[in-house]
Amino acid sequence: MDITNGLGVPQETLDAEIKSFFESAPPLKNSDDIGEKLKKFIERNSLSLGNGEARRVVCVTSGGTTVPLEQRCVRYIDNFSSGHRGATSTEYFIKAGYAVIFLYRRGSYQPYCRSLPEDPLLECFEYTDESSIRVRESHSEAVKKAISEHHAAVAEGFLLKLPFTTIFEYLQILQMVATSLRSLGAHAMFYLAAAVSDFYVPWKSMAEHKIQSASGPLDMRLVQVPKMLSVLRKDWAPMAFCISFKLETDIKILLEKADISLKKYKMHMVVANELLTRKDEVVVVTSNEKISVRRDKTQVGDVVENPLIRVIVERHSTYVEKPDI
Ligand code: 9Z3
Repeated sequence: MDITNGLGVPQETLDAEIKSFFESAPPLKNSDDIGEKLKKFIERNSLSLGNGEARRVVCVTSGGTTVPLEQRCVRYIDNFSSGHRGATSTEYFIKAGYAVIFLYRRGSYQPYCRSLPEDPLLECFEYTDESSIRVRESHSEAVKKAISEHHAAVAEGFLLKLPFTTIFEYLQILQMVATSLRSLGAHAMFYLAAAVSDFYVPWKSMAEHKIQSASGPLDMRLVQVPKMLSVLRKDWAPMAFCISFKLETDIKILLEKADISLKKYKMHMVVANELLTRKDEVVVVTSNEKISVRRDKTQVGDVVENPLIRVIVERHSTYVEKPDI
């Protein structure tokens, strides 16, 4: 009898770790509101194609999760990610006819805002003599495009944005999204571009108040975050098409690690990227292929997410026709 589920961890241990993670997590403040938004979004997109077929829905995760060190949090550990990959991919998924649940880190990059400056409110607008506010001529095209594309996506019901900050919020919302998307079967997709903490401080063993520096060096034990990718595949949404990302700084181990991830968590695809070149090139690893995807440098403004989403949509279409769980 196989009790190690291919992860090298007995299934019972993994189940207990997951249970303990969720039981000890501080409850989500707005879970009713999130549940309601998800229900409406999925209902709307289940009916939207009119030919008896549901629209495909992808959950794009984006940005890094934090690990609080104190319950009344002053300090936290962060994960590197600007959210550019997730935000840009969201635009291309919507263009390809998908509805997107954008699960993003508060303050990270947002879809349709790529061509705006860092502080759009202060840089794009000006105060006029007539005491009104207008868009500066230099930014008018970019602002018009961002506002109209974003409003259209939201108004047509193709974009639902759900923010997170901590690892607790992220995994609790991801679980809600996944169990809600289960009804869509193979039409649902997970595109897990968020940079997720591997270690955390369990809520119950976390200091309540700000840790004092007068007590000398800090000695702290971090526990491993249970591998939710395998639960996502096995229990939360078993039919959904799942894509995770592998980030390394050493190119020599990248593809091997991506391959291990693919098999270990039974992903349909792993997108391998190296930190410094991640905006120019990625490699899509599947069970029988390694597809190198590059940004077209001859086209001004082209981004690697453009060809990447094309490859993914094509493979998802094949999967929808013939899902192999
Ligand atoms: C990625 O690899 C993303 O592509 C990036 C995107 C975070 C590099 P940016 O947000 O960067 O555009 O600045 N995401 C996954 C990173 C991650 O934590 N992967 C885990 C791992 O590599 C597996 S879930 O072990």
